[in-house]
Amino acid sequence: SPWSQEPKRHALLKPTSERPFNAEPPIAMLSEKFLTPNEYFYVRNHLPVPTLQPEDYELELEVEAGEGQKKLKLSFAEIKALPKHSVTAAIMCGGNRRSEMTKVKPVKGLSWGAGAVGNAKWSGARLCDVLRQLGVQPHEQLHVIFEGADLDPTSHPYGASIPLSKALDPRGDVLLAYEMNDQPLSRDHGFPIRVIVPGTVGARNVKWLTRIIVADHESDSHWQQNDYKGFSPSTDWDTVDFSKSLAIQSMPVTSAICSPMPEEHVKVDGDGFITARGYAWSGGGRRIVRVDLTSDGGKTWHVAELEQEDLPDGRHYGWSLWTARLPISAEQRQTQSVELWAKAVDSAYNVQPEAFEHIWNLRGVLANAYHKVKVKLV
Ligand code: MTE
Ligand code: MO
Repeated sequence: SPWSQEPKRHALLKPTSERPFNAEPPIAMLSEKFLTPNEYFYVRNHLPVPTLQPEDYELELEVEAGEGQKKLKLSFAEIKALPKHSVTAAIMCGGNRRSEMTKVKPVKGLSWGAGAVGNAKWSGARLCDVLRQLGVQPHEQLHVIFEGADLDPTSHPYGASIPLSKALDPRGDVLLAYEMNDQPLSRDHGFPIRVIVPGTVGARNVKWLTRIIVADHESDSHWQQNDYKGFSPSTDWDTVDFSKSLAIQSMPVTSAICSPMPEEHVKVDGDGFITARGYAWSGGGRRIVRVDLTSDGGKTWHVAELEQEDLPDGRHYGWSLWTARLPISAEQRQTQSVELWAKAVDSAYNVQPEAFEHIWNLRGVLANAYHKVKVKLV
């Protein structure tokens, strides 16, 4: 069976599917540490986990279009011998928070909560260094295709692509990563090499990387062509035309309240406040500049305190953790319930949409409306 080689997983990872393995941690744990521990970093696999040995590992590079040396093979040792670069980047699945969108109307896809995201320090060789070594020149119309060693039942690998401009940009920080939080990658996260595309939807961060192709077209994989794309709320499975929609690359601004969790019993402090914590993140290297919280349905907003790296905008790929103290009214104390809302603002002043109704799409991707959590007061 292709599933006989699956790795052991941490008990904290709650599976949304076992085969392939997909799981997220309890989100309260996400806001506790700026770097998400590897053991409970969410896992999103489409296929069985391949078994690769570093001694036999080979990365094939091909330049199909544009300038540059046509072919190159790199061993694991050769990749490790290249200058080592580190970047803090959050990876987020395009379907993160899908379960909230589903409440508007059912969608097709795994029912993720707000935990299909994690923030890690990734280390490896820079893809731009490797491509330059090949003589690849900047070109607006070209793409870089990645293939994994995981194969579907028809022997097609998992694949995705990004624009060549992102791959060549030194500020794009695209890595051939072999370390996650200073540890070798685990099998679930792409051992021995995966590509890290900071600021870009999880799906393009191809694990168990075996092939890179510079081409005049995007990856023709199912996941690039017929998945991970957004649509109008009125598009249904009878009318959908995947070829007409843009493949998701840079992710929109989002945030989540990690603590308290929905229906949690929360103690109001002596001053009449409760404390909330969570994460916020935006794609494309856009820095989070503010997170607003309300405990009265938007009549008053409270600006959260941010914990984030001090990096220039455009290259701010890690997430921000936030903390806010929120007032509880006499009436809320009496009814012993309150609903908290969070919305984040990024450096382009993009802000989260208020409700899921008008961003609903049949695949349940890009689910970035205000995060709303109802809690009990004690
Ligand atoms: N790469 C390969 N080879 N196979 C996969 O199934 N899943 C992608 C991406 N890279 C995938 C892959 C998706 S959709 C996401 S969200 C991220 O990996 C998840 O990365 P993680 O499991 O390390 O959290
Ligand atoms: Mo994903």
